[in-house]
Amino acid sequence: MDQEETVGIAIAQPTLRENMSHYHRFYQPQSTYFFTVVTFRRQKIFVNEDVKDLLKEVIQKVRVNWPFQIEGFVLLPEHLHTIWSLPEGDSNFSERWKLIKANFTREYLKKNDELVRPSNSRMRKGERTVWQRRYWEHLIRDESDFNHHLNYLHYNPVKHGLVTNPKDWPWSTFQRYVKLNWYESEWGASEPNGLMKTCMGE
Ligand code: NI
Repeated sequence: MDQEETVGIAIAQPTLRENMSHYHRFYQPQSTYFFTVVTFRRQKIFVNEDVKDLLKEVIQKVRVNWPFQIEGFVLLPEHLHTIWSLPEGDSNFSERWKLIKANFTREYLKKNDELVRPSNSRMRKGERTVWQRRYWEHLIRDESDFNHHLNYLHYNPVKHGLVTNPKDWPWSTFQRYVKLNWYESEWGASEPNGLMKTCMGE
């Protein structure tokens, strides 16, 4: 089965086909990255379902022209963590993020303009902003580094005190990996060893 077809379809819903039982290698040398992206002034904008859906739609649209696989994803109220694999020879994640952020901002502000207060310098320029300008980016070094980041990402809703068990946070790829038998469904009910020792931008 084609990996592009099955792995990258949904960012939050476990939509893997029933017959997909074999074990994929998600880590691809030199093209798999971990990202942390935070909202401007940590505003909790990802609480309404329609805003979460909007982000999902924007990401899917960008992927049409700028393909990448989403190996892991978790959406929290004011930030997200995700792991992408870019096509071979293509390391231009910054253009992808630029498009995702700009497209999301434009659509989001159509409905939520009054909720977003720009910084002083940006206000002078008449800019509105939804995202922190900088984001955390890390090239995954090897399989072990991949596993570490994937675990960090899936444990994140517990880390941030939103749920007590990763399986209870629907806006993540956790269930996708449970279906692949990568995790037991109860994984992360207690803190996995050594998970919090590295900085991952949030
Ligand atoms: Ni986090």
